[in-house]
Formats: sequence, C-alpha cells, structure tokens
Amino acid sequence: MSRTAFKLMGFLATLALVFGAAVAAGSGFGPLRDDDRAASADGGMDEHGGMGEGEHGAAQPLRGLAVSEGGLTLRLSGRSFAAGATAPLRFRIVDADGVTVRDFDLEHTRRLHLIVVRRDLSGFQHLHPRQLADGSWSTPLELAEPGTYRVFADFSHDGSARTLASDLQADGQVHSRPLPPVAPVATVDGLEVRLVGATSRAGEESELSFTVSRDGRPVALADYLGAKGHLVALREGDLAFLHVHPDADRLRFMATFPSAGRYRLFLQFRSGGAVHTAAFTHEVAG
Ligand SMILES: [Cu+2]
Repeated sequence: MSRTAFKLMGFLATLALVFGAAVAAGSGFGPLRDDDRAASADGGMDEHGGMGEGEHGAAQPLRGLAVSEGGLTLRLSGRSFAAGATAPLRFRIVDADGVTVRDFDLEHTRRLHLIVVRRDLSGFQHLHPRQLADGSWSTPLELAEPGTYRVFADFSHDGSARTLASDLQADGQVHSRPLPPVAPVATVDGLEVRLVGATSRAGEESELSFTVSRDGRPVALADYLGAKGHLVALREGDLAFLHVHPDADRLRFMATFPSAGRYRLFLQFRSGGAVHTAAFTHEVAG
C-alpha cells in the first residue's frame, strides 16, 4: 500500500482529536492562492503527517505552551511590531545545537503552519510562511491592535508533530476584550455558522458539528486541503493549543478537551471561492 493511501486510511479510521498534533491546513483569510488549489487537487490529506502515526489518544501532552520541545526551539528574529502596520515576521526552528532545521516532513507545500492570536483570543490569523534558502521562514504580518500576541508554529519533523509557541508585542495602549459569551451561532462574511448540539466534558470525546447557511439556506462548501474544514481550539487562560481535522464529508470534528473551562474555537472553511473563519466560545464541563 502506498504511503499516501496508508495515511488516508489512518485519517479516515481515527478522525480522532489530536491534541495539537495535527499539522494545520489552511490559508488563513482572503482569496485562495494557487498552491491551495494544487494541494487540494492533489489529495492534500497526506500532508497531515502527524495524524496517523501514534500521535492520537487521550494522554497527549498539551501543546503550544512552550518555545522548546523535543530538542527543537522556535527562534524569532524580532518580536516587536508597530500596531496596524504590515512588517515581515522572520523565524527559524533550531535544534539543540542551535542549527537551523531545514527538513520538515510534509510532502506538499504546507510544511509549516503559523497561528497568531492576541492573548485575549482576538485577532486570529492562520498563515503559511515562506521558507527561505537559509532554512528560515518569513511571512508578512500585521498585528492590527496593540497587545501581546501568541504565535504558534505547527509542523512535523522526523515523524513528530510539534507546536512551538512564543510571544509577539504590538506597542500601544492595549484595550483587552473579554472573551465573547458562549454561543452556538457565529456570523462571518454574511454566513451563519451554527455549532450543533455540542456538549463537551473534560477528558471525554465530544462531537463538534457545524452547519453553514446564508439567508436560511445551506451553503455548499468546497474542499479545503482535502477536508471540509479545519478547527483550532485554544484554551482560555494559557492558550493551550488544540488543532483538529474533520470528517471528510461534513464539518464534524471529534474532540477531547483536556480540562473544564472555556475554549475559543476557530473554524475555517471554504465557500464561494474564499476561506472564512468563524469563531465560537465553547464551554467544557468538568
Ligand atoms: Cu495551515
């Protein structure tokens, strides 16, 4: 069996929530780029190298809480930004000897995914930096408002999925927002996105299903890197990182939340030629 087919079967068989293990797939906001289409047409899913290789299960360590893990470190070249201005974010992944890691596991164009969010869980961005010849990564980044932002680099190296995180700063007067209230409906770009019947308990697998409609009518979703959507969940307080992949045919995810409390869910899907991001505050019972 080909490696791709094997991984595809693993993906379909488990559909398990991987606590931060899966590599993100997505292009963030705005119009699609050609490489998105290419990856999608190519099957896309086998780029999620972390899914089928022993990364799933309930007892996964929390991800996205440390700048170093498994001998690898996320090293930012700068962490200070002017709020509201676009500037390059540059970084590299280095090994225990400080040598830049160049070889990442994925076969497709998505070898590293970057999530940026302000500490109050506003201003979510999902970016795909470009790898430069020296192995470092670069992406244009705008931090719209002053504040401290968490940046997550999500990738797979030597068969192990990693989510390393660090902080960025946009200077200025910070106006922190409370987390929006728990609600099953979010509106984005004129689309109504509904989280259907989800009750979640800490440590137990729960189902998160979403529907998308416009003016009361269901909206057709295009595949997005081999699935109907992608979901990132961040825990309120420490921003522990949860990245899941859905059912192949529906916006359905199986998730095991590690603790009681509130989480912010960022659902990304493709419709009408664009990628949309809907955000929900989700309460997990103890
Ligand atoms: Cu991504």
